[in-house]
Amino acid sequence: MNRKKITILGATGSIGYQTLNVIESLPQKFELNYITVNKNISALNDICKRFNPKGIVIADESAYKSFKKNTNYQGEIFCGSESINFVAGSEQNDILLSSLVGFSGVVPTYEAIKKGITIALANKETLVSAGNLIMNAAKEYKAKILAVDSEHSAILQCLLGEDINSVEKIILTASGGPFRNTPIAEFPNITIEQALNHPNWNMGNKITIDSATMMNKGFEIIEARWLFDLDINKIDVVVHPQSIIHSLVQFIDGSVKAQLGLPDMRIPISYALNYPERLSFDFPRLDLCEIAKLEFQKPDFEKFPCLKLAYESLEMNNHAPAIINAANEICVEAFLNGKIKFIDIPRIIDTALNKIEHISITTLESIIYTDSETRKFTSSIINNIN
Ligand code: MN3
Repeated sequence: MNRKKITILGATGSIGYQTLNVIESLPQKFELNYITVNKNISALNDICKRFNPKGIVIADESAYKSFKKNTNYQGEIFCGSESINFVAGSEQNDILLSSLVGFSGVVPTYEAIKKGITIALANKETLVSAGNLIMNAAKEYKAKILAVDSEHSAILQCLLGEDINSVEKIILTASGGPFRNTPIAEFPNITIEQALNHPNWNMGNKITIDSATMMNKGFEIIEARWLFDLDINKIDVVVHPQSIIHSLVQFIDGSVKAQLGLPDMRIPISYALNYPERLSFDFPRLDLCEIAKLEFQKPDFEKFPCLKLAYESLEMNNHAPAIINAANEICVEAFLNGKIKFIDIPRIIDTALNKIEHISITTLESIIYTDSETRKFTSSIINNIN
């Protein structure tokens, strides 16, 4: 049997790294085609030794120069974002694992879709910013899109064998992040260290802050809306601190299906890579008696306005989610650099959403334009604060 060729965008990130571990345990099933990294050269050297990919892209130019000078890796070596788009759309790819951070994932993912390549999508910002465009292109070019997000993987598994018209609603679970029990009066004093300390998942900085503001769950609402083509009033969120139930689907007869498992991203990763097959893995097993108790709460929209902004943006038009995505990226970076407070994040995003002009047509160019205008606007607000 031919092995599936995988290209990984963002190979040294948290999801990229865990994906490499999954495919390393299945050498008869997968081979690495291309990988892209930003500038982590020591991790790149390690990947080249372990997998000997056909080619690599290093986004950062000085990292590229120093790698080239010191390596004995024999494959193709490219530099820059144009090269990321090129390897994403490589005709040899069977699967593209799209795990760049933020809006930078949109264009290369779109390139791969246009070639009909199966997308294992870990970059949710692609569907947040360009959901309509991406899903239409996937239909047109017959490219499968499989989410590598535990909630959406859960929904996909619950929907197997079901008619989408018999779905009453889907329920996305949310851990609630580190500030689930923090009183709203203490929110103005939240520090960077507190926000980076997620109770259940060990992830990159951007998504960890998004989890703390619950913008991550807001983005997952938007992601679900496009992936499963659902009306927003059919998408609910429930806070479930243990992160054992990954999401649920409620049907028109009152029956509810849920997918459970330990919070281990290798499970949704391997499910997406092998879909619709399941392969045997020895990941740790869920022990319900050991967990003993599962809890649920209503999400608090007052403490977490980002969640409300996500719903609002979906009610506006196709460019509104792209605005909240871009404003959020700038705000998260500013928060991590100590330029704004935690509670400024939703305030500034709200301002951007209501001040920036919304375009009525949806093309890749119009979305890139909205993204860059929003970045400029948001940065100027932040500079005025300081
Ligand atoms: Mn998730």
